[in-house]
Amino acid sequence: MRLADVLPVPVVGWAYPAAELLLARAEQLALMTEEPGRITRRAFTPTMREVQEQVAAWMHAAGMAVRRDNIGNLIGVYSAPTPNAPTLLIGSHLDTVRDAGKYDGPLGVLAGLACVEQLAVRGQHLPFNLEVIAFVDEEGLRFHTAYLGSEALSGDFEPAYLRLTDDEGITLADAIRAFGGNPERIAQDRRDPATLLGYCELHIEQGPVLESNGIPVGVVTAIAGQTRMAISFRGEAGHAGTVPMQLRRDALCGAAEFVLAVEAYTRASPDMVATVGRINAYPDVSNVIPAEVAISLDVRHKDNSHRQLVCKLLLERAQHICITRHLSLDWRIVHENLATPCDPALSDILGAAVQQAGYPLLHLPSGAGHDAVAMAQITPISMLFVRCAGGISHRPDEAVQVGDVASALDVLHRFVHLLAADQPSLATEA
Ligand code: HGY
Ligand code: MN
Ligand code: MN
Repeated sequence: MRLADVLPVPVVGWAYPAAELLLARAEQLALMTEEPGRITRRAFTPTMREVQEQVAAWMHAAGMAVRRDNIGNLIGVYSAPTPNAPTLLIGSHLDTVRDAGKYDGPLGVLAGLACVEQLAVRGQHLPFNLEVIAFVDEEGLRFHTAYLGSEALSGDFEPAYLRLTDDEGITLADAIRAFGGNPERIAQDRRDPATLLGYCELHIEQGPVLESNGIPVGVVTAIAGQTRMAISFRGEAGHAGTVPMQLRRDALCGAAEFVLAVEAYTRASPDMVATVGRINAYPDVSNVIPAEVAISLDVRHKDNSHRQLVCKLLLERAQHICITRHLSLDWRIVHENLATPCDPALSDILGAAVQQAGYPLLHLPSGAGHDAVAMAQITPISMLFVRCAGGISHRPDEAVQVGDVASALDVLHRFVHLLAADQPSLATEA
């Protein structure tokens, strides 16, 4: 007997229709794509602008002041009635992977919007500002490095990123300009930690734990560390019909040997995952021996030293393969973040909201990365996971139940009120 079959899910009256509205909005945003027939929305594109305009309209209608910061994050503010109040940030991202699902990112942005709408419709204000942030680039699909939007807020955005180029050769600086942003002023997007109460992100779990426990929501304990690399194997082009096998310096065979070594090595390491998601061969012609192969490598683990050791061992393995095959190697880290714990105090309040709403309290780690990783550099973070069908994500068949979204909205609403009550100094001012 699953827990869900036993526990009546006490979804508060308003939350169910609010969840239905949220899912209808997610459907609307899902139609805004660069690739008809599938959801692909890269940062700083006209499609991203289109989706931001729609979310901005909803924010305005909810009574929020709306702006974009210099990098292009969309920010809606539901102000406290008192001046100089601190700010709670609620957010997630609107960019996607290629052929994505509808909820990875948008669910968290739309949940923040729904939270404000619920306060506004009740004429309620909190003793802190509530800012809903739609980060412009979390996935890194276009420039292959993650958290560009949230790192602008945390102050971790590096000016050198501006020289990154996308697959069309457009620099990040030019893409931000074309989007209406101001690359020279991104440093001004950094938030003063002293003005922040914390950051809360609602996100689909993208894993099987909640579903296997029959629970609609869970509180995240920590977010796995990750290292993303850009690796090139260089050999020598040649005629596919005339170069004997033993004389070849085939870059693709070297890369293939390495990819299988990555799989074998990380299969043997508990809790370790590694993925080669991208591969490009040059000159990419069927009758030419590949001269150069570029691959991505994404390595994750909850323990930083273990992940860093595995990356070192994989580099040594790649170097060995290159020696034996007379290839050269280029190995570059394009993104790295430490495993990031969620803030215990803020997560306790989120947990109290889960229990107050009548749900079992389950804590779980996140193997996926989130903007909360960057936000943790400047403010306490908490995350609420929502059950998703089969734990599927980064796929078009990503799915959530309206009842579970309603549960999450109920918890989020209770969370902001419990947080307000937890700020005695603020509560008296309100
Ligand atoms: O890659 C991730 O974990 C996230 O989807 N950016
Ligand atoms: Mn996400
Ligand atoms: Mn994602």
